[in-house]
Amino acid sequence: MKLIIAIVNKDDSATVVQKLNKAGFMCTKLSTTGGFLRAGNTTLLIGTDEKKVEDVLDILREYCSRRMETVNAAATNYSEQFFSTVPVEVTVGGATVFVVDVDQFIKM
Ligand code: 2BA
Repeated sequence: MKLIIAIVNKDDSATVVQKLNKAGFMCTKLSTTGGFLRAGNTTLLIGTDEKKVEDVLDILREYCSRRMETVNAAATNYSEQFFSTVPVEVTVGGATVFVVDVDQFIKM
């Protein structure tokens, strides 16, 4: 058995947990904080059979990979005194994943 520890962007966590559950994987979701940026992220604990690790990684790749998205950022035009938005490309998502051996898996 393996334990997959995945630190993901908190904005991706609801979707990826839903997809993992739908595919039959159990997971525990922890609210965590990155030690460097001190920003909130989500750590998922996923215990699974060794043969299914790649299936979990595929789901994580599909729903948590680093990608570019266009967002509308607020822009102020002070001379004409109105607010507008400008499309800006930002990097979102990303995951840090550890796959570790499990010595024992016990449910009491
Ligand atoms: P990432 O490397 O994508 O890491 C995202 C988050 O994943 C980290 O948040 C941390 O919560 C976790 N993480 C990454 N590598 C880890 C590891 N080896 N062990 C345990 N947890 C780990 P933050 O610590 O807030 O880091 C946010 C981003 O800042 C990192 O993105 C990286 O690009 C940068 N960073 C982190 N530590 C750095 C350092 N010492 N020097 C320069 N840049 C750093």
